[in-house]
Amino acid sequence: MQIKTITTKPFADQRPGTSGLRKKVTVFQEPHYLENFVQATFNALGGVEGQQIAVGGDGRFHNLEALQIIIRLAAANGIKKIMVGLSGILSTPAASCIIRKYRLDGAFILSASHNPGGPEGDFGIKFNTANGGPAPEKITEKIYQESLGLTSYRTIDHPDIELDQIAVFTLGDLQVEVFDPVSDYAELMAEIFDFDLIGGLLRKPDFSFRFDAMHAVTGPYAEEIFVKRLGAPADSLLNCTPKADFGGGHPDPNLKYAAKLVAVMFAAKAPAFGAASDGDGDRNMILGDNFFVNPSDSVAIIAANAHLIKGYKTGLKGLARSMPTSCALDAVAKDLGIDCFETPTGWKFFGNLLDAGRLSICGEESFGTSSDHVREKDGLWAVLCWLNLMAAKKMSVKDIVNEHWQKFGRNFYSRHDYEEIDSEIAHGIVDNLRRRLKSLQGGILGSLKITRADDFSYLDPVDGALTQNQGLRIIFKNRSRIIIRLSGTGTSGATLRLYFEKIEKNPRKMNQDPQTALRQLIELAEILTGIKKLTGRTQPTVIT
Ligand code: VG1
Ligand code: CO
Repeated sequence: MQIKTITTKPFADQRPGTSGLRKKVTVFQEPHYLENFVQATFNALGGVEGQQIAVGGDGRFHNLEALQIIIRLAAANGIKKIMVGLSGILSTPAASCIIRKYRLDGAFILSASHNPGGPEGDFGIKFNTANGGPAPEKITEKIYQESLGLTSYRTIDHPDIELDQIAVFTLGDLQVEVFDPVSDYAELMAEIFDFDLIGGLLRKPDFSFRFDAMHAVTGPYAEEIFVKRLGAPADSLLNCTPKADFGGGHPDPNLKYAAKLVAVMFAAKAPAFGAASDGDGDRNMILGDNFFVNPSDSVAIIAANAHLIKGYKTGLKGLARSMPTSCALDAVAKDLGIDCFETPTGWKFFGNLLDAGRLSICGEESFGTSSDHVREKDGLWAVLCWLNLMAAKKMSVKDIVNEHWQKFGRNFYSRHDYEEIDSEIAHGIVDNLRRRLKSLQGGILGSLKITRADDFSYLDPVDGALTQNQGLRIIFKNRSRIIIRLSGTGTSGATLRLYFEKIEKNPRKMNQDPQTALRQLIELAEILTGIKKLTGRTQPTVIT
């Protein structure tokens, strides 16, 4: 096997964002583009000779081509073993599970998550390290620095490997193992959850639920877990065949892009439970009969009831949420007498706390929830948590949520996204507000007193790493919050995210529509930022 050194020129735009490198498919199709990034990763790791890694993706367009490129670079860089998901499929949480179970050195996950796919859509690649989690900032930054100075990469001449059958191949010193990407993950779920309890619920003739895989990666996982192992009727599952273009959809499990499921769940005779997951299987949306569970509430409710789940019976070590996520989780931590950490947006910031054993359950407002069973957010895990709670408490989704609000109060919460706006305008809006933060501190806005106005920074309590400029926060005396930050996962223009939170303790006011309850904060945000005026948009692209 002859190793070839290919001369290349650095690309200036390979800095990973919130979750890996995401670009248009056409960018990844440029000669050397993916090769450069993979070689830069290997270099940043100080060489990968003798290492074992996994690779797979969400099945989107360009997945298979990219896999073959990575296999060839792995062979040329001295990797000993590469585990490749059958047909190129591997969900993000399953990748994390595999790394941990087989003590691999890392994995490449090929996905642009919830971004649309197809030839005109997005592609992405992220690297996870030996703990199973997304590479921390110090590594992603090193990859970027390596990419800027890269002049060559190493590969081999070899025909494509057959990925549609479980098999083992050898390429020189490299062993390529095509493996079943579902079974290890399904085993892990069976360890955490009482499948008899959940199966009992799913098989009840008067219970019905829908899970929408959105033509993305969770289809095969859902079939194995819900139908084969838990005995649910096959028609409970929707869109379970992964497709390169996600069936033309936008694999983002929210109220806008999962519209078909939402229509079923908000119909007159709706199923008792509905859920959806995203492109790479790490997000989840939870719905009840005519009821939407806000993701910030979801993680808080799972944590508050975790003693009812087999894997968490012995108690929780600590909780954590990303900064923009509502403080509903903090109230649960206080009640349980455990820590609640506040981290920057992105799963990589939970890794150290999880590894240090200081954290059991964590979540983000962006439909991400998980625990210390892996080092990624995990869509199907969250779905199983909810089914477990419904079975154990013998209550509907709506009643479980209402019970929680009665005990802890309701944190009214909403996120407004303005997608694909002019990058200069978006940065101008944020920069302008950032400059005024000091003068806002201690002042009055509308009728509300501002107790804190800052740009969030995070000092990792485990390794002392400082991460700055993670979102502008306006916090009021009544603990309401307005947060604004720029997305780090988009591929065209800029996406501005505004987050609103208001705590309501009066039970009679808890059933308002969140947009109504948050109206004052929404209006104040416009006064503060002038987004509508400056972008010409009359409303957000997505409201959650
Ligand atoms: C978004 C979410 C963030 C999430 C990230 C990756 O990032 O806000 O909470 O961790 O996506 O999720 P941003 O920078 O666009 O706000 V996924 O499912 O794309 O891996
Ligand atoms: Co995702």
